[in-house]
Amino acid sequence: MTDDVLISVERGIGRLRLNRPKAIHALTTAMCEKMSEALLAWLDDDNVEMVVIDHAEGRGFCAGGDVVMLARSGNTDADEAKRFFFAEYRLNHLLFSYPKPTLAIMDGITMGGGVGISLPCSYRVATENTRLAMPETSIGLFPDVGGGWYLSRLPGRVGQFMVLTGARLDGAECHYLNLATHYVEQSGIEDLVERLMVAPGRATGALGAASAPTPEVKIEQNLALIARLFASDRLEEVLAALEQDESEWAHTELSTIRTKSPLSCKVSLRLLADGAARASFADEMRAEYALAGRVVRTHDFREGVRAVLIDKTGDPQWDPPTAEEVTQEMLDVLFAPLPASEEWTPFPEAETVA
Ligand code: QUE
Repeated sequence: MTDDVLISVERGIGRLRLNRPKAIHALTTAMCEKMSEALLAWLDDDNVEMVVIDHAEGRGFCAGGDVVMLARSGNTDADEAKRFFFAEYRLNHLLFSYPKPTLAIMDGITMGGGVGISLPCSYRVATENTRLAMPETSIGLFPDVGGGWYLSRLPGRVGQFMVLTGARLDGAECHYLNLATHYVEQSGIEDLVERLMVAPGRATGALGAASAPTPEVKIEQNLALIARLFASDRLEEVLAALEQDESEWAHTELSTIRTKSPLSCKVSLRLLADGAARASFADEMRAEYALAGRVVRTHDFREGVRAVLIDKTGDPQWDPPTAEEVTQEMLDVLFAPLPASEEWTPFPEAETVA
């Protein structure tokens, strides 16, 4: 069996290379644990000045997580799903608080779990192939891996727009929104990594030299509309605003949102509203862990994974089927904190930092 993460130290760089090409490098529990183990070992390894995360062979950086496993587990006791989220969020938090420079190369599809290991990195490189999205409302899940933290801190209402529509941002858009710190053409990536290995202490210089001017930032022309039409934290109000708008853009986005799970959409809006006010990233991950263990057991998650990823019939039957029928009580049950003995905890080594 081949290794699903390639781990090495080469000339001052600790490298984590995702290597599960058949699943577009979607994360498994074992992959998360292996990456965390290496990162923890590198904390006091003077041979490691910097960490670089990318993917090995095949297309795409990381499509997310092993959602088919999550759905299967959610059908029973959800124990395996909880173990995955626990490990994945520990990795996300370890990267967020990591004291050495970290760099993610988001070349190609970067969704869900892939976003979770990119955004906490100090340097985030987008290319012309980057397609970054938080598409979880399509499958009855919610934008986890710190989504409530990062997306609620984007300008205007771009985060709310992203989670409701599942919009895919290209590399230029990621750079414009500071989701990526640099834009480098894919043809320059190999040379960039080589330069980093020659002088890991001069990462900023190497990144500057490798950077290319970004093409047109398409989302820029829609920012005013996004800020206005996605202004409300209430799903019904966003839908009404889109309905009443004359633009073709609004009608296209409205029909997209109508394909998503109404329950997931409401969970996502509430997560972003809560996330904007949280004191620490650890608090965010604690709340998301409690939420994730419950959402994987919902009808919508099972149905979404079936319709979109297993049977690929593309006809999920959501329950409740409309925004109005998703009640505050349903949300309160999903958002309740866990008893202390079941709560998510960060790695002790990372606890003091964030
Ligand atoms: C929404 C999602 C995911 C998705 C598709 C969606 C997601 C995810 C995957 C995915 C894709 C390919 C794989 C895989 C997982 O697809 O989170 O293992 O091989 O992980 O519409 O949220």
